[in-house]
Amino acid sequence: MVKGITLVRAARTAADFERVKSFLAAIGLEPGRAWSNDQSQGSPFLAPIGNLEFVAGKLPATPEILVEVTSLDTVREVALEWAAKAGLKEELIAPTVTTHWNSRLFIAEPVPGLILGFWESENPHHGRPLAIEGDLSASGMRFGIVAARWNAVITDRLLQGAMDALLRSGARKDDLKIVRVPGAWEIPAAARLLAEGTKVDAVITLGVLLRGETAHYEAIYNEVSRGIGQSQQETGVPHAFGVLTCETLEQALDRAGLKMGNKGFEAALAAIEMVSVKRKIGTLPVTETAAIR
Ligand code: DLZ
Repeated sequence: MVKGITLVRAARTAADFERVKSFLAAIGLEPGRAWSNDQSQGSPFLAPIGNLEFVAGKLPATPEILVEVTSLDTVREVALEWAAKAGLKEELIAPTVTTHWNSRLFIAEPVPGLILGFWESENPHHGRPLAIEGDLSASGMRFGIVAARWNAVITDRLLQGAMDALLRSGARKDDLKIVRVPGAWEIPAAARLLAEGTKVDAVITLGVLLRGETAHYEAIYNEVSRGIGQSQQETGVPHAFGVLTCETLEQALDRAGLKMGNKGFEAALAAIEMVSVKRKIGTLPVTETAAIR
């Protein structure tokens, strides 16, 4: 059974070896498990898809190694930044050109003799990884955030975490609609109003239910989660669930930025990813959309 294809290249010097590793990591190739023995050392770099392609006739480009990417201009910017930081000439990263096979391509030579071609197809679905996954760029997205005031010492931190994630991922302050509600019980209604009545791309729900201090805890929790889920299903607008259910205030604090990350931040990232997933699914050809259902 065939397991994979490895293209092996020798670095001419130890310095070249380090420079190529730094370049490929900067570009976004995933480092694999490095190895070494008393004669040599190797550093694999992984990509989601690999092909061994034979061509008869005109070659697609000069480099023997072609790396397909989804955002060629960004990759080139990263390559240029890398070259500047490494004190190398900008010319090592050639300008982008249009190819004769419906793609754009630029050539980089991070070390002498290692010529890499980076390219992007004009067809956004070409070479797509098998799974559709969302990106984490929130640029151009609008979000509604519903945060309960009950246990505000926690929910304020969740809100801060969520806004931090959105703004750092490229969302604009003006594209965030923040709604404060009395308690977790009111979250589903406000979430639905936002999803139905405004142009938000996703809703992020934030609250805290403390078992020790909440009479009918189970009943409230069930209704809050059901209501948020129902709003998501019926409106088609992604809703991220950032309602903590904790035994104690201390536990809740840990999940609001102290010891176990900030669940508001995580909920916001989930929202960004789901908006991106929704957009990508929306642009699939109808036959493929049917296939993934
Ligand atoms: C009433 C109540 C209680 C006991 N506990 C909580 C809680 O732990 N977390 C929370 O967000 N809200 C709580 N509330 C308030 C209810 O969610 C709701 O706001 C009020 O019952 C008014 O409808």
